[in-house]
Parts: sequence; structure tokens; C-alpha cells
Amino acid sequence: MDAKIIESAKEAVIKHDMDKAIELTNSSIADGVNPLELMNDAFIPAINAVGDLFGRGQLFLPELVQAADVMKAVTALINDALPDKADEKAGTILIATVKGDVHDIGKGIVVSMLNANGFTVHDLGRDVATELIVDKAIELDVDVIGTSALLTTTMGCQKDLEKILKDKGVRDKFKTIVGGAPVTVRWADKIGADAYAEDAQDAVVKIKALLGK
Ligand code: B12
Repeated sequence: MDAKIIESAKEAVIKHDMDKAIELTNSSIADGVNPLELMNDAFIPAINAVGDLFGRGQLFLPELVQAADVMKAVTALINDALPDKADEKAGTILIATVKGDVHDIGKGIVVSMLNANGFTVHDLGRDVATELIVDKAIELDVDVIGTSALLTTTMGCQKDLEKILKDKGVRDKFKTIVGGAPVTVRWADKIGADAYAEDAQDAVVKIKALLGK
């Protein structure tokens, strides 16, 4: 990846310059840059840099909201540039950000990566009630349920999901995978989830392993 693209993406996201980010995404893709590499090598480090600045108090909530909007727009463009390889045989995944949590940039990237690898993905969106996740998984008869939690206060929903699945007697019908910045493999083990993935590429690897592929 061209260092200039990485630098421009960082600047566009940190300065929440929507026009610049869109122009950079479109021109890079038109120039033959792989859309997934553009996301992984340029835009993810950019939003992570925003996260660090926010964490250190060097950037404030209104700017964070605008930077997140830029990321959402870029993710949509990158999604559109990916070939639609959906193949029922690869496996079906239901994914959602848990109740009380509106962070969905990372989940969106996981969805892109799963789509690019042929999985059929049902994305329920963000702030989704745990019971609804379970009901939809049963209705759609998916193979894997993936949940994203970005707040330490919402991670508990991933634990609730395991309990509801057990209470309904359907735990063994599904594989579960958890993710999100505060989530760890220890947490996954503690709550009885089948897998944890640290990023979107790892999610593909772990889901393939869960499905024996
Ligand atoms: C962008 C952002 C926002 C945006 C979200 C916009 C959106 N549409 O997503 C906005 C501005 C709305 C926001 C709001 C808030 N935020 Co915020 N936010 C962030 C920030 C800066 C970046 C998150 C992000 O998109 N990262 C980039 C993506 C690519 O990474 P990711 O999400 O981790 O996803 C990757 C992996 O985790 C994994 N993954 C993710 N999901 C899944 C799912 C599965 C199934 C799998 C397998 C893998 C997987 O793959 C992804 C791709 O590689 C983080 C900082 C941080 N370090 O995470 C804070 C952060 C998460 N926010 C925080 C806080 C406190 C808040 C607010 C409470 C702020 C406030 N005072 O109002 C609100 C909460 C709103 C709510 N109820 O949810 C804290 C959380 C602290 C904590 N310990 O709980 C953080 C850590 C910032 C901080 N340092 O304080 N936020």
C-alpha cells in the first residue's frame, strides 16, 4: 500500500473530511487498489488513530461522531466495490451489535470480509435486543451467530445470549463468535462462546474453523 494513501486516509478521517475520504476511496479503487487492503491498511489504522486521540482527550465527541460518519461512508463504498460472492454452502452468519451499543464500524468491516469470502451474512444492525438475535437465528436457521460489543457495559449481552440459547434448548444448533475492542479470548471462554476473533480477517479464519472448512 502506497504510504501516501495511508497518510491521506489518516488525515481525512482525523479531520473528518468527508469529501477527501470519498475522493481518496474512489480514486484508489479506480487505480486498482484492492478495496480490502484499502480498508485494512489505510482506513482501519485511521479510525484507530482517532480512537487513540479520543482516549487521550485530544479529540472530542462531536469530532469523533463526524470521524465515525466518514468511516461509515468509506465502508459503504468499499462494500460496493467488493464482488458479491455469496455462496450458501460457505455458511450463513447472523451478526449484530448488542443492545445498548451503537458502535458498528468494526462489525461493518467484519460483514465486508465475510461477504468477500462467500458467506451469506444477515446483519441485524446495532443496539439489537438479545432475544431478537436468538429469534432471528432460529428463524433464518443460520450456522453462526456473531455479536459485537464495544463497551465494557454491553459485553454482558454476549453472556446473556449464551444463556438464552441454552434456556431455549437451541445452544447446539449454532456456533457463536464474539468480537469488539474490549472482548478477549478469556471472555469468550468464560461465557462459553465457541470462538473469539480479534479482527475481521481473524473472524473469517475462526468462522471457517468453526464450520470445519
Ligand atoms: C467510533 C467510536 C464511536 C462512535 C461510533 C460510531 C459507529 N457508528 O460505530 C460514536 C461517536 C457514536 C461513539 C459513541 C460512544 N462511545 Co465510542 N468509540 C469509538 C472508537 C473511537 C472507535 C471504534 C471503532 O469503530 N474502531 C474501529 C473498528 C475497525 O475496530 P473495532 O470496532 O474494534 O472492530 C474490529 C474488531 O474489534 C473486530 N470485531 C468487531 N466486532 C466484531 C464482531 C464479531 C462477531 C467479530 C468476530 C469480530 C468483531 O473486528 C473489527 C474489524 O477489525 C472507540 C475507541 C476504540 N479504541 O475502540 C470508542 C469507544 C469504544 N467508545 C467509548 C465510549 C465511552 C463511547 C460513548 C459512551 C461516549 C459518550 N460519552 O457518549 C458513546 C456510547 C454510545 C453507545 N451507547 O454505544 C469507549 C468505550 C470505553 C469502555 N471501556 O467501555 C471507547 C473505547 C473510547 C475510549 N477510549 O474511551 N463511539
